[in-house]
Parts: sequence; structure tokens; C-alpha cells
Amino acid sequence: MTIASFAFELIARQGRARAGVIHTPHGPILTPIFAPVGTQATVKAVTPAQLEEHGVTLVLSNTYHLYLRPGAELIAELGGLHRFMSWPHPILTDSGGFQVFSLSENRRVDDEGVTFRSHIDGSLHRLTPEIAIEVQEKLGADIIMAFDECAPPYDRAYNERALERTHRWAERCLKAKTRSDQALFGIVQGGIFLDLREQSARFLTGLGFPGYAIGGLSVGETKAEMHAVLELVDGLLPEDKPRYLMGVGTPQDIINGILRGVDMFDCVLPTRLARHHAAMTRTGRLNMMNAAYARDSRPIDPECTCYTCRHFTRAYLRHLIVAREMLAATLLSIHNITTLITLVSEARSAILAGRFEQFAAEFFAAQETLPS
Ligand code: PRF
Ligand code: ZN
Repeated sequence: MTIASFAFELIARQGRARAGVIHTPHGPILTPIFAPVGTQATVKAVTPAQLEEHGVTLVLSNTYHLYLRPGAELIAELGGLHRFMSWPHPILTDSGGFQVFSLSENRRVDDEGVTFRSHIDGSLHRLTPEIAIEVQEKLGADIIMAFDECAPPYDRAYNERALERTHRWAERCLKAKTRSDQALFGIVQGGIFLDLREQSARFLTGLGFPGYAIGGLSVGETKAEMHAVLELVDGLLPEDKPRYLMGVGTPQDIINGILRGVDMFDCVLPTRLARHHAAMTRTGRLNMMNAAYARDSRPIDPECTCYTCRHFTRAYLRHLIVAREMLAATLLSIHNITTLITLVSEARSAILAGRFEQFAAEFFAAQETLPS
């Protein structure tokens, strides 16, 4: 008998909120989970040892970037992405669809795939569902994503066309897949249009993926529109499969997602904000360059247990930023990632203890600016 390399166990529910475990070939992922983004096979400014120390279990990387540089064959030759970046824990790769649309110039979409110019050297490339799967199989992540098209959220005609294409591409991704040790997730699209979202969730569920992502959100729609899509999709996706809200990353959006049945999140926000001198806390953001911190002997967040908060003052962090020292980005990234990892891990404990409602209420009551 073969042991399934990928499985989702739903352990507890409170309302729509869920706590579970995703089993992968590189170990378990306790959900809800937040995954920091390692676009180019590195979570910017943070070492794998530092990620491990701060409770990170899942890292996301990008097909688009690694396909362009250094190339999937090279990474495969060197033993795959886990070994290449020395991350022995679970990895998820995004398919490249979203990145082609947001990063490359002169892209042209047809039913077959996308032709685009590299944002690095302008060279011409083509991604199709088959190529996206081939590249992701060479990289060897535990969870791989279907090749999709993320349309502008309010354009009905565009969303109808993109959805049809995304569904054909999802079928082709399943067909192209050859490895049995990777879980391929389907991606629900449809913009803000609830009937299209319903059509998408039903179609993809019919194909029988081991997990489902909700794409095309946090791309300019309102919070109310995002919540309406999440609530609809929560009722349509199978309960016994993980749900992943792509590219979502503020503490508020994460709690709102968990309240609506989401198990997985990823975002560049903690590391991007860190490089722009912002410290994330559960209740708001601090600009660490602010002169008010010049003599502040407190840590960023007295409640935080991260390496940065255990060892350094706000005054020191401000000094590093003003002096343009690289360590600032590392220390702030560690803190910001820890804020989100601690948030999802406490949310999980609250769901398991049946007190997530109170947890969420207290979280929103503590916000500096009221959540929308
Ligand atoms: N599709 C894919 N990756 C994504 C998105 C999407 O819609 C988003 C949208 N928030 C982030 N990353 N493949
Ligand atoms: Zn901290």
C-alpha cells in the first residue's frame, strides 16, 4: 500500500473558521497558515535558519522568476528547489500566470497560453499550462498551482473570457501533470461577479483538485466585495480540501479570511514593508525611520517574542535605517513575518479551543484604524 504524500485533515471548526493539518512530503503544515514569499528562491533578507526559528513552515516561490533566472533545468540539475535554496520544509510555487500579467511588458494572451517579454532582459518567452506544469515539476515544490488568468475585478466581459480560458487551462494542467508527489491546486477566478465565482468553484470542484485557491482578490476591489466572494466560495468548495487565498497578507485581511473559511495565505507584505522601514503590528504599522524613535529604548512590540524584539530597541532600528545598513531589512523582516505567523498560530489555538469568535472580536477592537 502506498502512503498518500499529500492529505488534508480538518481538525476543528468554529463557525466557518477551520483548523487543520496539510500533510506534505516535506512535513506537516498546521492551518490556518501564513506563507512568506521567496520570489527568487529566497525570502528577501532572511536566512532559512531565521525562518525556521520564527515558526515558518511554508514558503512560496515563483515559477515566472525562476523560469527566467536561473532556469528550471539548472535547479532540477542541482537537486530541486528545496535543496537549491536549502529549505527542507514545504514549498508552494505559483504558476506564473499572475506574474506574467503583473510584471512583463508586451504580453499577448491567447487560448493556447501567454507570450511575453522578460522583465529582466526583454527576451521573448511563452508560458502555457503545459509549460507551467513542466517547470513546476522541475522545481519540485510540494504544492503547485494551475496556470490561470487574473482579470481586472470589475470588467465583466473580460472576466467571462478569462474564466473560460482559466477553466480550459485547469483541465490541461491536470492532464500535463506527471509527478504523483506534488499536489496541484485549482484557482477560482471570476472577479467581483458572484455568478462567475459560483460557476468557477463548481467547475473546478468537478475536476477534483486536492486543494483550491481563490485568485483575483486583493486586486483593487472593496473589502465588502472580497468578503462576499469568500463567503460564496466557502459554501461551494469541498470541506475536506484546503482553501488558499492568494496574495493576501494584512493582519485584518487574514483574520477576515479565516472567519470566512480560508486555510492558507501568502503575501510579500511583511518583507516588502520591512524594506520600506515599516514595522507591522496587529494593530497597525510603525514607520521606524520616524525621529520620534531616536531615543526610544522599547522593542518594536513589547508583546512580540521574535529575535528582533528580544534583542533590539526602536532607537537601534532607526539608527540602522538612517545609516542605510542592510541589517535593518533583516531585523524588520523577521519581526513582520513573526507578527503574521504568531497571528495565524494564535488564531488556530483559538479555533481549537472554541474561542475564535472572541479572539476575532478582540483583534478588531484593538485596531488603531477601524477595519472596513
Ligand atoms: N493567480 C495566481 N497567483 C496570484 C493571484 C492570482 O489570481 C493573486 C491575486 N491576489 C496573487 N497571486 N496564480
Ligand atoms: Zn518582533
